[in-house]
Amino acid sequence: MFITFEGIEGTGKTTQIQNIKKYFESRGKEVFLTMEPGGSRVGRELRKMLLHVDNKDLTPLTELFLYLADRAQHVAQVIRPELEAGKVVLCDRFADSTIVYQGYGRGLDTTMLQQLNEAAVAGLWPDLTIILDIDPEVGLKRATDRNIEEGKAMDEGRFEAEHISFHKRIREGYLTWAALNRDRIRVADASSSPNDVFERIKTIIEARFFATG
Ligand code: Z5A
Repeated sequence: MFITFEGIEGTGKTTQIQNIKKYFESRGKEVFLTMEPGGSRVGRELRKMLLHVDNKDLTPLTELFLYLADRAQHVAQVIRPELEAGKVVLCDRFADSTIVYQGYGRGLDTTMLQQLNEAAVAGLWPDLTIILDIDPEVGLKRATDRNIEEGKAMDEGRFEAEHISFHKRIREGYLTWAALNRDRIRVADASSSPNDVFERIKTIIEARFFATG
């Protein structure tokens, strides 16, 4: 099982992935947690370049190729071997982030992005993708407060520094993309308490993987 989590910043992906890991473990599954960018050794170097506030001058195409490089390495070196070892792989962001951020956000052509994603994932698409949906002002506040608290405002703040209109485009982009990919993508409201959000995600996972009849 390969499940990816998507959404604007501060929706609670990291928080919920931890809850979902415990949920699968309680069902006797071995779980591997990973993320993009930065799920491989090389990817961690790319992550520093991609998220540091000093790199505001990255062009949209440069940014795109760095994310694709991160993904190609991540799939080949980490995700595919972990799935082959029989684990449930939970990934914080994946190919849909490229469609939404570089496509709906930066204005690159989504058909081209989908073709490049195909090359990077080499046939390995998630079984299920869950988008956590929230008002961008709420998500951004959560993410900014968390980065300041953890001292990561410079190292990981490049996207928080974007104008609110960018984050609104991202949210709309996710909802549009989800409607175009109903077979794989589900949307969960992430505006209530962590427990409520977890229950929503659990319901989606159970309907997708454990429904009987
Ligand atoms: N990006 C891209 O452009 N193209 C690509 O192809 C890929 C990525 C793969 C990676 O950022 C950036 O790269 C991302 C898109 C771009 N940037 N943006 N925007 P990242 O990995 O550093 O950050 P993130 O993925 O956006 O996640 P995040 O900011 O770490 O947020 P999160 O994981 O969704 O949320 P969280 O850490 O679980 O929660 C944030 C805070 O809110 C934290 O203090 C929690 O305790 C709190 N929280 C969580 N849930 C709740 C609820 N329900 N209520 C109240 N408070 C809550």
